[in-house]
Amino acid sequence: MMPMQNPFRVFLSGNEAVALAAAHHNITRGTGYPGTPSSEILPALHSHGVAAEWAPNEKVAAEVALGVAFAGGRALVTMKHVGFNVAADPLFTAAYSGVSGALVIACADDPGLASSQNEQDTRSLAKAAGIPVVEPSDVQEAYDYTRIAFRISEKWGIPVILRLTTRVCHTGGIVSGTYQAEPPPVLAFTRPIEQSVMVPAHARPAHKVLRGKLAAIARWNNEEGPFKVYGPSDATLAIVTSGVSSLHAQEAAPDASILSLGLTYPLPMDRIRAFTKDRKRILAVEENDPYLSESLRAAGIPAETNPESFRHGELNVVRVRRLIAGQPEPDAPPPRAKPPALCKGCPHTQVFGLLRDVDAIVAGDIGCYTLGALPPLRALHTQLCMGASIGMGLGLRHTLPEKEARKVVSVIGDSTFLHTGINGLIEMAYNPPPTGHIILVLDNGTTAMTGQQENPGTGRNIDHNPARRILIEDLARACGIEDVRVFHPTREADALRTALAEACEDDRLHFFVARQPCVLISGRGRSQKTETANCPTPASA
Ligand SMILES: Cc1ncc(C[n+]2csc(CCOP(=O)(O)OP(=O)(O)O)c2C)c(N)n1
Repeated sequence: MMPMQNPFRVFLSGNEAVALAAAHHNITRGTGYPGTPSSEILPALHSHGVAAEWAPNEKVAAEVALGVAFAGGRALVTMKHVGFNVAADPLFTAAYSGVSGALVIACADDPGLASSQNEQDTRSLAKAAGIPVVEPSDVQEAYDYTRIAFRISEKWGIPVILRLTTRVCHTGGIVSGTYQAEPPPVLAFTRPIEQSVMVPAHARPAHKVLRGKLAAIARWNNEEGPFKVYGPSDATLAIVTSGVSSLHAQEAAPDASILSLGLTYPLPMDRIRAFTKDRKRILAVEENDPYLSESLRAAGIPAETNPESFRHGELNVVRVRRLIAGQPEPDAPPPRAKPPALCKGCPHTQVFGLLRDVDAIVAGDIGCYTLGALPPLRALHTQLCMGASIGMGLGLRHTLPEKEARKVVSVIGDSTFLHTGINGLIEMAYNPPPTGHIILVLDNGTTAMTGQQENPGTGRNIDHNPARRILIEDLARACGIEDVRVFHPTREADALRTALAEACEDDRLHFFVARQPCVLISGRGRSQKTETANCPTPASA
C-alpha cells in the first residue's frame, strides 16, 4: 500500500520508488510497454490505485501519455532504452509542441547489456530530441527526482526523461520523505491549435520555443537544479558524474571533490565551470557514451577523455579506481556463467525441433524464443529488434536463390507480434515474395521474457483480470492471408511439421500460430507477480 503518513520511511526498489513518487505526485495515468529493467514500475503504480495499463508498444504508450498531458493531466510512460526508439517519432515532436499538464518518460538504460540487444545511451537521444533528462543515482533519488521531473515538466510544459539504469531500477533501499499531496491537475483541452498541430508553419516557431525553454531550464539548473557535492571542496581531482556512477565514484575516490548532477540535460555549465575551476585534474565518471566528458570539453572545460574501453559495460568501484589511476582495461574476465536456456517443458523448444526438421532458415525476433539461437538448438538465424523477423524474413525471401528462399520462416512471439510484427504482416500481404512466405507466431499466452506481463492477445489486463482479447489469427485473416492455421505444438507436432514442410514448397502466404501456454503461467495458475523474468537469464529483455 502507498505510504500516506507524514513522514514515511519504506524499503523499495528503484522502480518501486519511481512508482510511489508518481502516485504521491497525484498523476493521472501511467502507461508503457514492458522491458527489463523498467517493467516493475507500472504494476507498482497500479498497485497504488493509479490508472495504469500496458500498451501494445512504446509508441502507442507515449501517444496515450501525450493525450493525457495535452488534456492537462500528469502522465508517466515507462519503457526500456530501445523502447525509446519505437516511441521516438511522437516524442521528438512532442518536445516542440510541449504539454499542458506533465509528461515524464521513465526510460531504463542497460549499460553492459544484462538483458538487451544494445547499449545505447538515452542521454544522447534526449539531447537530439531536446528533452530534459533527470538522472537518479539511488533509490532515494529515484523517488525525489521523479517528483522533480514532474515539476520541471509541469513548470515548463515540456516532456522530461527520467533516465534510469539497471542498478538504480533493481537496487533495494530505504526511501523516506514527507508526504504532501500534490494538488490535482486541472483537466481541460485548452491548447491553441498552433501549439498542438505540428505542421511546418507551427513547428518552426515551436522549435524556437523549445530552444527558449531549454535555455531557461539550463539557467534554473545552474541556480536551483538538483545536484550533490561529496568529498573535500578543494581536492586536486574534480569528478563530474551522475546516476549510479556517482556511488562508484564516492567509494573509489573519497579524497576527490565530486559533483553529482541530477539534471544532466541541459547541463548546468556555470555550476560545473565553478566547481572545476583551478583543479589539477577533471574527470567525468559515467557509463555508456562519453556524454559528460564531451559536453565539458565542448564548453572549454578541460575534462580528460576517458579511454574508449570505459564506454563499454557497467562501471564498478574497481573500474573507477582504474580510470582514476589511468590504467585502461582489460579487466579480469568475469567468472564463467551458466549460459541461458529455455525452461524445461517450454513449448518453444518443441517448435524449434520442428523448424530444424524442415531445415528452416529462421528470421527470428526478441522474446524467450531468441534462446533458440543458442546451443544445443541453434535454430534461429537472425534477430535485431522487436518485430524485425517479418520484414527481414521477407527481404531474405526476395533476395536469396529460390531453393534457399523457400526455407525462410519468420518466427515471432505473441507480444512481439502485437508490438511491431503486425506491420510486417501487412507488408507480407501487400508485397508478397514470389515464393510466398511463412509467419509462425509462438503464442504462449504471455509476455514471458520480461516477467509474464499481459498483452492484448492474452485477454487479460495489467492486473490479470479479463479484458478484450485480440485474436492474432483474425488479424491475418483480415489481411487476406490464404492459409491461416492454429496448432498445439506438442499435441499436434506432426501436423505442424507437415504444414511447415508443405508451406516451404508452395508459393502462397501462410500464417501459423503455435499456441501452447508458457510453463510458468500454466499448471500453477496465473502468477500475480510482475518481477524481472524468473526464467534463466534472458538473452535480451
Ligand atoms: C522495443 C523493445 N521493447 C521492449 C523490449 C523488451 N522485450 C524483449 S522481448 C519482449 C516480448 C517477449 O514476449 P513474446 O514476444 O510474447 O515472447 P515470449 O518471451 O513470451 O516467448 C519484450 C517486452 C525490447 N527488447 N525492445
